[in-house]
Amino acid sequence: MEQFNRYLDVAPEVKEALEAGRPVVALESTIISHGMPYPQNVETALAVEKIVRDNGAVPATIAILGGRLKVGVSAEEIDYLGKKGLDVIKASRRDVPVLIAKKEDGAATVATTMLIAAMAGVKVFATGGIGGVHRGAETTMDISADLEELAMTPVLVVCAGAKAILDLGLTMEYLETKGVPVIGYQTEELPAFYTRKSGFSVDYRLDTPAEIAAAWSVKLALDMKGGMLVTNPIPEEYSMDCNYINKCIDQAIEEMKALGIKGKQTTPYLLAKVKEITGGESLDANIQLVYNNAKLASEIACEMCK
Ligand code: PSU
Ligand code: MN
Repeated sequence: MEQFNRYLDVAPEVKEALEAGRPVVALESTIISHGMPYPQNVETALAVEKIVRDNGAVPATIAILGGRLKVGVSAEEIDYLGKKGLDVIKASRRDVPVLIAKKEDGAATVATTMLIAAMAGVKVFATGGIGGVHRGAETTMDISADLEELAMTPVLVVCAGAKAILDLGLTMEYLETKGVPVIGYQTEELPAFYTRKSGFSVDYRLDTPAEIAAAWSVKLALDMKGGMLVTNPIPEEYSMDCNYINKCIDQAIEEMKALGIKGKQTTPYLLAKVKEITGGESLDANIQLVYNNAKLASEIACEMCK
């Protein structure tokens, strides 16, 4: 495959699966280094890979290591990223060329994972939450590069909706402007990560992995730019109380403002702060929703290969 460019290292198992037309699911690495504390981050990343395998697909965790774009990393490399945590550079699209040139490491955000997955020909990706339009973006202009990547790169992203640390209404408007279909899996309502409800509607409800695969296959066949966003509600038994989690998020945002934290530190800070305020409950929910997304993404990837 010519898109296997000279900066890309595709793990043998992933390469074989792609060449044989077997299902592959991309996984990101910022969730490991910046999204969760050690050692839960490493345990979760390894468990997610196992869930993908158990559901019939090959996992491809994506990261930048020593300036190489890795599609599929080893358990040792996952451990390395998890231990290094915030000391790994959180790599969005803009960081990629410099990190390659300097032969440095980078944890791939959703945007960067999509970019690298597309280079390797991986079309389905599971994560926890995507970045979006932040609250107050009308003055800060803090809009995640994840949204721009969804607008231009052909990868289907399965997430648990967007967190209330974002402005969900503005995030949905932005995705509409950019032509990104937002699908609700077995729901009409946009899930809000820790909770199944948000008060906002998705564009379409689809009820089976096969229906999602069919819609995604059409978008690919039409050679339209950009991806598709599948929002998968956290399982009921792990979802958090809406009023409680929103209060915790408001408190975390206040503390963030007081500390003057902004830019790329925003999302990691808020995730860690919300975890602290909830006494770890938000982390448990976060882990469970990632598992749930890995399963659905694998099922969709399998349908794509039929
Ligand atoms: N949301 C989470 N966990 C995460 C992230 C978002 O619940 O780990 C990470 C993802 O890698 C996502 C990134 O792509 O944060 C978005 O950061 P920003 O808002 O700076 O674009
Ligand atoms: Mn940002």
